[in-house]
Amino acid sequence: MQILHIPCLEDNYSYMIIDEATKDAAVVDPVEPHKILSVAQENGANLKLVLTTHHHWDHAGGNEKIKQLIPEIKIYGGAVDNVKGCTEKVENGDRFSLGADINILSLHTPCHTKGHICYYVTAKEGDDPAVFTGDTLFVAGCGRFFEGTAENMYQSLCVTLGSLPKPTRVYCGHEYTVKNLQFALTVEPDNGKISQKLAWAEQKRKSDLPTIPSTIDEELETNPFMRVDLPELQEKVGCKSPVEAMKEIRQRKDNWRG
Ligand code: GBP
Ligand code: ZN
Repeated sequence: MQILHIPCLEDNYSYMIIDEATKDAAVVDPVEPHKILSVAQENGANLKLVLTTHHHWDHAGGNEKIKQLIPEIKIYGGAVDNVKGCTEKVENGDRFSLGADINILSLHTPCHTKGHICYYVTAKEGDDPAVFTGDTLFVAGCGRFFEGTAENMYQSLCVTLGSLPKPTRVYCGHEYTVKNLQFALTVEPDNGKISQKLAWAEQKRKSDLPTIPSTIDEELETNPFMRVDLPELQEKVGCKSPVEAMKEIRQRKDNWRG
């Protein structure tokens, strides 16, 4: 399984997943369809599927155009998310395949939008799995709670995504890593893994390189929103439960001016 980053707009990422045996490909959130088509052509990939994480225009806004350009393409999106151009509505637990060796599992992760879907992708051989998390899980952060509650985000981040195998690679929808880690340090100033990763991420961005993928393991160590189960983190933000801490940290992030 090959995964290509395709930077779009200001700070969005689209990704192309290629099955090496057949060259069949899926593309996550193809907001700039012409860019996607040239990447497919350069790599000899046959675009078969679009995986839409959620209905926001900077993710789903290219779907209708890509359907015009490739009429036989299948467009996946959350059953309750009103995704433009969607031809295959998915719910939590739905599975489908790509090419010869790739399997895709839909995970319903509501809160940023109510029908948000993350796609968990596994390949036959020894590759580590990958999860495409849209605007639910960012490296060291999470999406704003536009259509859900702290309880929803707790379930989505800490239960659904937090249960994936630790080596799972995390591919998110925006390059927010440096800001997110700076904020994470305000919550946990003594977490050495956060300061280390911040220095690493600043280097990457200086060279205009992506800070993505992360892994579920790294997120459990550095992402404050994924750490709300820890009593010491709850104490740091003056809360007594994981959901209360989720709400408090999100409020702090909404008001934080880095
Ligand atoms: C920054 O920090 O770089 N520009 C600012 C924040 C996702 S995009 C921009 C922002 O708010 N981004 C959104 C978010 O969830 N950020 C997480 C955080 O701030 O911690 N979007 O483009 C956003 O989802 C959108 C599009 C929103 C359509 C609503 C509609 Br309707
Ligand atoms: Zn969004």
